[in-house]
Amino acid sequence: MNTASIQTLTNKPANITEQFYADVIKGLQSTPKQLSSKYFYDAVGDKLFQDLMNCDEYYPTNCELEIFTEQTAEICQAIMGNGEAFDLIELGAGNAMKSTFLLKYLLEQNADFSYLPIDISENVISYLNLTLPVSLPGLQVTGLNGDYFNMLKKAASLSKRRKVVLFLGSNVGNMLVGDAEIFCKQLRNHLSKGDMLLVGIDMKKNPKTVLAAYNDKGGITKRFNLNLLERINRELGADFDVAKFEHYPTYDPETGSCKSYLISLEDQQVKIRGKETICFAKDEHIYMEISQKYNVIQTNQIASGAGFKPLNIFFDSKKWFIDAIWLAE
Ligand code: AVJ
Repeated sequence: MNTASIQTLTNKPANITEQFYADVIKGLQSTPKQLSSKYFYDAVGDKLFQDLMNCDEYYPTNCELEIFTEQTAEICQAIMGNGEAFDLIELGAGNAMKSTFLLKYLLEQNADFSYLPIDISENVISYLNLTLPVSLPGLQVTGLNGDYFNMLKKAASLSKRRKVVLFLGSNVGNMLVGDAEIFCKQLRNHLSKGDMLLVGIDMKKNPKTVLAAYNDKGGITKRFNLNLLERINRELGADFDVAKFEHYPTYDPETGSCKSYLISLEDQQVKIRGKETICFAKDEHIYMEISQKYNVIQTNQIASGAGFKPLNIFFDSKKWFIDAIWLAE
């Protein structure tokens, strides 16, 4: 098989490692230094995020799970609309744990729909393709492995039915507010009038609660951040000594921005692939991640600005998290 046909099958750049390398070098040669949180999720990072979702301080997962288990019928009624057949497309499906509650209910209602999980991880997609038809008999599943917008186009080429897009887990929080606005507009451009978006968004709340979620006592978030340096060591042949970096999470209640940094504990040099040398000054930071928090007014503004009409908002009992349904206009 030649490279071109492999590319069409998986829809990945010819060499994922080279993209990773280029992004890392660019980020570490910038001022201030930065790394992209999308690279957190290798096999070790996936496991650490799983642990994080089970730890006491990390509330978003539990809140959204409560919404999906307590308000399943209401959410499904809203997305079923007038009963017209639809495709349920999930961006970044992961293990599809939360969506399984919806899928199960929709099957029980004999809703006419198919499920198209999209994920950048090949493992995730082959796992879902294999397991979902067994755990949810009768479910039509088509896993799509690739990036969001390419796979949305692919989904549109496979079916002309109404689309309901799921974007859960506050993944939209990993973008700066301006980037989230642009992303929602792009998403709208890949949809048609009458399509829907069900988006999970973390709300502004007591700053101590937010900060604790990104600074858990067990140190999972710290390891989650340091794992990206270790991943660079493993995959790009670098020599980071993670003991010389400290995890520094911040939350600004005014802007709702929760940001994580790694701080260099001494003057040091790191070599990547034996050729690139990166110099760190003592106390210099690497910007790792943003987990933006919103209020309801802001989310409605983003919806309208992107060409959606906010239809419903589902809260958890503490009002810490929302799942909003937006209708494409
Ligand atoms: C998976 C992006 C929603 O930002 O809350 C958890 C990732 N980072 N702890 C988040 C994460 C640190 C998480 N998202």
